[in-house]
Amino acid sequence: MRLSNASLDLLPDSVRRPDYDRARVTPGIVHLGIGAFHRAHQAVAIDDLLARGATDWGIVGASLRSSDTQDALAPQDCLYTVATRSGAGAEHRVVGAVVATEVARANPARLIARMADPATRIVSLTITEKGYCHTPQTGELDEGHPDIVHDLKNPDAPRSAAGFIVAALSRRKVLGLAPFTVLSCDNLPANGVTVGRILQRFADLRSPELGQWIADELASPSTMVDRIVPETTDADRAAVAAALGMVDAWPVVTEPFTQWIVEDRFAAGRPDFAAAGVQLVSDVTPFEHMKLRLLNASHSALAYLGYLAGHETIAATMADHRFAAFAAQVMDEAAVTLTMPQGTDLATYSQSLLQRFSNPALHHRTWQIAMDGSQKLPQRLLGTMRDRLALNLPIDTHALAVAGWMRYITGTDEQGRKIDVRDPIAAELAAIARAAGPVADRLAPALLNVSAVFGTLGTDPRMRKAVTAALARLYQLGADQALPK
Ligand code: NAI
Ligand code: CS2
Repeated sequence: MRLSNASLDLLPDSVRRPDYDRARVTPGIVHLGIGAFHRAHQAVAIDDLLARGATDWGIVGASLRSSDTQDALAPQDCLYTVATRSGAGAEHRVVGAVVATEVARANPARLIARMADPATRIVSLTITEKGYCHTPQTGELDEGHPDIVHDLKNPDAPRSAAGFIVAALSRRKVLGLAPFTVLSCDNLPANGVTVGRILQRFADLRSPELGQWIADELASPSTMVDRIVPETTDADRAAVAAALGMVDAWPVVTEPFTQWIVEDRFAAGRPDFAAAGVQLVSDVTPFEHMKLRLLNASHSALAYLGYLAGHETIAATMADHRFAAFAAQVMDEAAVTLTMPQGTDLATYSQSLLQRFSNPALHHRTWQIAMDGSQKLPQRLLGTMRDRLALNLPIDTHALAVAGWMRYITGTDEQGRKIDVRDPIAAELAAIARAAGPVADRLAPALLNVSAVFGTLGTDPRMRKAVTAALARLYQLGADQALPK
C-alpha cells in the first residue's frame, strides 16, 4: 500500500497526519528547491498553520533541476513523512502542506504562471548556495554564469531561480500586480539582501525599468533557518515504511530541534508565522551570524577533517573526543566575533550544537556537508578569520579547517583513494591542485588566490602563513593526528 489521501486513515494511531481538510487548501506559496530541508522545516511550520485554519497558504513545490521529487510525490497526493529521530527513538508525522509540484524545465510557462498568480504571495527558496548564481565572496550576481547568460537570452524559458523569479515579477508588473515576497531559506549571509541584489541586477540586465520596479517594490526579508536534515537513504525509507505500514517513497529524516527566524517585511501578506513558533524580528543578522559561524563552521570543519580521518558521519566524527574538542574550539573562537542581543547565551548554544552533532540516530554524511565548499567557506569560516585578524587574534584553528577543505578538494584522500568532490568550481580547484601538487607551500597560496572564495583575505600574509602551516601539518600528520592535542 502507498501513502496517499486515500490511505491516510489506515495509518497507525502513532503517526501524526494532517489535521485539516486538504481539499480546502489553496496555494499561497511557491517554493523553489523542494528538497529535504524545505519539507522538514518550512513545510512543517506551514502544516501547523494549515491546521489552525490558514488554508490559503498551501505550498506549490518546484524543482528547477529534476523530476525526482514530483515523480515520487505525485502518486502520494504530495503527502510525505517527516521522521524525527533522536537517541530516544523516532516520531513520524505525515505532512500535507505541499498541494502540488512543478518541474521547471518540463513546463517553465506553468511555473511562471503559478508565481504570477495573484494568490501567490510568497516565493521561498532552498536552492543551495550555488543556486543563486552569485560570486560567494561578494554576493554579487555572476553575470558570466552559464544559466544567467542563457536566461538573459531566453527570458521566457529560464533555467535559474533568478530567471524564473524575474520572469514572474515581470508578468505581475504587466498585470498591475504587486510583487510577491521572496523568502530565501538558504545558508547564505544576509540571504534576503543577497537574493534581492541578485534579482535587481538580473532584472536591470533585462530592462532598467524592470530593475527599478523591483528595487522599489520587492520585499526580500532575510531569514535564519536551522534544522539538521541529512539526505534520505534507502534504509530510512525502509524504516519509515515499517513505521507507517505502507510505502512512502520520499520521506525526510531530521532531528527534534528546529528554528526559523524571519525579518518581518512582507509586501503581499504572510501567514501568522508566530503561531507556528517562527520568530519574527526586525533584523536577523546577529542570529544568522551566530548560526553560520558556530553551527555551520564547525559542521564544515568536522566534514573535511572527519572525512579525511575516515569518518563517514558527523556523529561518528564527534565520537572521537579530539574532533568534538576541535568543533568546540571553532565555536569558541567564532563567538568572540559576534555581537548578540543582551542575554544571548552563546556557551549554552554551543553546548546544544555539540549535542545535536552527536545525535546517534542521524546518519549525516561528512561527504554531504563537504560539498559546495567554495560556496560555503566565506560565510562559515572566512568571515570569522577576517574579524579575528582585525582583532589581532590567532586564526590557527580555522586555518586547519580551511586546510582540511584544501586537502579535500585535491580529490585524493589520505589513503590515495579518489574523493568524489562536488562543487560548482570543482574542475578549477582540481586543476589548481594538480598544478601545485601535494605540497603545502605551493597548494595553499594557489588556492588562496581563488578570489571568488577568498577575496582580499587570501592575500593577507597572516592568512597565508597560518593556512600554509596548517596544510603542511595536515600532509605531514594526517587529519587524525593534526588536530590540537
Ligand atoms: P536537497 O539536495 O534535498 O535539495 C536541494 C534543492 O535545491 C533541490 O530541489 C535541487 O533541485 C535544488 N538545487 C540544487 N542546485 C540548484 C541550482 N543550481 N539551481 C536551482 N536549484 C538547485 O538539499 P536540502 O537538504 O534541501 O538543502 C538545500 C539547502 O537548504 C541547503 O543548501 C541550505 O542552503 C539549506 N539548509 C539545509 C539544511 C539541511 O540540514 N539539509 C539545514 C539548513 C539550511
Ligand atoms: C550543513 C547544513 O550540509 C551542510 O552544509 O552544514 O545543511 C546544516 O545541516 C544546516 O545548516 C543545519 O541547520
